[in-house]
Order: sequence, then structure tokens, then C-alpha cells
Amino acid sequence: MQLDFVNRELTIKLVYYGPALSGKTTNLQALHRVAAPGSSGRLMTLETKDDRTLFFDLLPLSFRAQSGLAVRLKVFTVPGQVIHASTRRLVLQGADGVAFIADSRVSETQANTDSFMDLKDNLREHGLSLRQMPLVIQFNKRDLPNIRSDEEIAKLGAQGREPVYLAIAMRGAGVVESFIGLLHLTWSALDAEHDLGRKFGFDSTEFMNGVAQKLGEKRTTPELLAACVGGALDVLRPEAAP
Ligand SMILES: Nc1nc2c(ncn2[C@@H]2O[C@H](COP(=O)(O)OP(=O)(O)OP(=O)(O)O)[C@@H](O)[C@H]2O)c(=O)[nH]1
Ligand SMILES: [Mg+2]
Repeated sequence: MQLDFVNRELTIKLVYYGPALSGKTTNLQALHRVAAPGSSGRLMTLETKDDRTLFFDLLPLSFRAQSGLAVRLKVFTVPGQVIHASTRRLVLQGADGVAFIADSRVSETQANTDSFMDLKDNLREHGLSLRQMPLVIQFNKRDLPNIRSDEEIAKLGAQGREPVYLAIAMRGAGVVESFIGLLHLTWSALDAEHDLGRKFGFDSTEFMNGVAQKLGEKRTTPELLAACVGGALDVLRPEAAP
């Protein structure tokens, strides 16, 4: 997080992590598509000919809260291919929150696990732990055959702390829900640490509803958060901390 007191501007970094081809870039494209033009900058992607992310994608979003605070969100994706290990570590640096995009296909279970371990290792390299990092998990590609069942995922979700979302990013389904879940967790963690709400007279509910609206949503934040199929969204609030 970067805080510019003089200009009343806050910059938050969110990172979409996960195995190769799980749909990280597709999530950003879908967000870019629905975001109001005034709130979204250009989606920057750097890809090989076959659409594989080479370094990272970056979607800059910006919102102004009623209190006058400007909030900039820098949404990154990492390159999922195994060979780009050092790039992933670099992109993860300074992340305030992470969305882990898993591929729902049974055949990709090992790839998901490997990537999750890679995330854990890279966080540790930066002196962070999974426990401290606001994190949501998205099971993408729900439209494909041979996927892990809803029941299985709900069971996984019930075991873990992280909110779990289902998505078909290609059609934009579940994309805003996952993003709002991530932003909610990240904001709660930053607010708990830095007391931002009080310092800036910032109303989180008003802000989150404003963001949802700018992403073309008619649903309120609580309705969007309720789309989560497991985990706990208040996990990072101080009263919930271990
Ligand atoms: N069937 C289906 N295909 C999807 C879905 N989301 C993404 N895809 C496809 O999966 C492929 C990979 O998507 P990307 O978004 O490029 O994947 P990525 O995670 O950015 O991959 P890397 O950049 O290599 O890490 C593309 O062909 C997408 O169109 C989905 O929900 N369903
Ligand atoms: Mg990509």
C-alpha cells in the first residue's frame, strides 16, 4: 500500500495468482470490460503469440470516496507457466491482497496445488505468510466437463479460512464477486492495520458499494459477498484474528 497524505491518495496492489492457463488474464479482461470508462485505465498485457502472459498484466482502476480520498487499485496477474518463477516473485512483491485462480478441472488438481505452494514460498521470500495475506480462491472454468464438483469445492471451502468463489471468467461469471470479495478482505486488513477509516473519515460500505456500481453491478456489496461458497469473509478483522 502506498499512502500519499498530501494528495489524499491511496494505492493498493492486488495480484491474481495461479497455475498456467487457469484464467487470470481472462479475469482482468472481464473486469476491464465491465468497468466504467472513468474508473478504468488501459489494460496492459504483455503476451507471447499464443496469449500466454510473459511478464504480467496490469489493470489500473481508480475510485473516489465521498470523503475525497482517491483510491487507486493496481490489479496484476502473474505469468502462470512454471518457467516464469522469478517473475512471479517479483510481481508478488508489495501485494496487499491475492486472488488465487484455480482451474476446476480434475486433471489440474496437481497444478493448482503446486501453484499454491509456489505462492506460499514466494510470500515467505518477501517475509510474509499466507495467514497474513488477504486471499480469496476462485475455482474457474465451471463450464467445462470433468471438473471438481460443487459439493467437493464447498467441502474444501468449509475447511479453509479463505473465501471461495466459482467462476466462468470467459463469460464474466463470478469475476466481479471474486474481485469484491478480495477488495473487501484487503480493505479490512489495511484498515485494521492503519486505521484508515478514522484517519480519512472513510466509509467502507459507501466505498465498496461505489466500486460495485462502477463495475456495472446493481447488487449491493453484501449481496456480492454472499456469492462466496466457503471460507469466512471477516477472517482478517481484528476481532476474528487468532
Ligand atoms: N472454458 C473456459 N475457458 C476459459 C475460462 N476462463 C479462461 N478460459 C480460457 O483459458 C485459456 C487461458 O486463459 P488465460 O486467462 O490466458 O490464462 P492465464 O491464467 O492468464 O494463463 P498464463 O498467462 O499462462 O498464466 C484461454 O483460452 C481462455 O479463453 C472459462 O471460464 N472457461
Ligand atoms: Mg495470463
